[in-house]
Amino acid sequence: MNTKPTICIIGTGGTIAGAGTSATSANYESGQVDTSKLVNAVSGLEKIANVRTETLFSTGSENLSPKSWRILARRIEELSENPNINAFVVTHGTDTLEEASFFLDLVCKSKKPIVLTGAMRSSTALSADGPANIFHAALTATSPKIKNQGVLVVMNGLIIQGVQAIKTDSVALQSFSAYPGGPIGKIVGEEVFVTENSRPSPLIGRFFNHLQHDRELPFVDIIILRGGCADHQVKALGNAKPKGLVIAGFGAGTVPNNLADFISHKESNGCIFIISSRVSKVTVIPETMTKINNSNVLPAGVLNAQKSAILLSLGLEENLKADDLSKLFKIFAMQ
Ligand code: DAS
Repeated sequence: MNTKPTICIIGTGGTIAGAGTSATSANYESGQVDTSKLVNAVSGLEKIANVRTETLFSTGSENLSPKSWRILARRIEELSENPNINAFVVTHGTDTLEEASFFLDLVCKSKKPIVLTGAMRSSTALSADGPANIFHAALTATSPKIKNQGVLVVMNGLIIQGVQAIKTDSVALQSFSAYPGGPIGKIVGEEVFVTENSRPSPLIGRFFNHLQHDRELPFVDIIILRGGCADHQVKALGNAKPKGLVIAGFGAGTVPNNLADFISHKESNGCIFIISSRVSKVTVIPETMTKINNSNVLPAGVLNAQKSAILLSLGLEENLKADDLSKLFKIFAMQ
């Protein structure tokens, strides 16, 4: 009798499915290799699971967006209804993996494990890391030790909650970190080790309703500050009328006076401002950020600008007001 679990591996492109003409050059094109072919290169996979594959997108993740991730989330939810599928592995480009994993965590309700992975070297590179990452992701997705953790990211032998996954290196194999906190586990050989660190997000599936319609998420812009925010930049902001704006400010959430003055006069147009930071490990709380006299200005807690934009878009879609949005961001500050 076949007692192995069945996993569905969904490909979305990225370096992991990339191919180049040379095994040693840094040149390659993302999303060239079909998921079934990627999976065939993973020796040992057949020992741990029956595998089904499908390819949803074949591009670099720089071309994916919340619209693409909604298609992916819907597909996972749909396949999740199939009692013969036990878990999901999603192969994804690493450039927007931190947004994809956060988004899926917020919109997916499936109780079946969902594990995202990628690679830093293309499938045709010397010592490609994709096959090991797929094997580790499959081990994690089928491990009895992994229960109700929400969406996970497995890269380079580490298991990271999707909410906490951040890309902190452009090229190294060790490109992902868990913040705040740390990895919830690791893989050694064929063993999954889970630490006590795991505190799944209380917002798993909170925005499931987003999957029920086809409206585009409200677009939330991000501005990243540099030393010397010019007046003409601030004026340009005045001409745009966003519903929400994330500011990747300095350090623990400081912004220059010209920008703070501008924001403090913007209460009446209803725009919600999230103050995050341009540092990689963000902490912005009311005590640390520049004081701005506008109740629509909220600290990002520990969310970087790109994760803040995802949460703010989903919140604005539900017409949440500043008070409720503030509660959502605080949840992550306290994680
Ligand atoms: N090509 C980029 C992407 O698809 C990089 C990668 O996957 O590592 O995100």
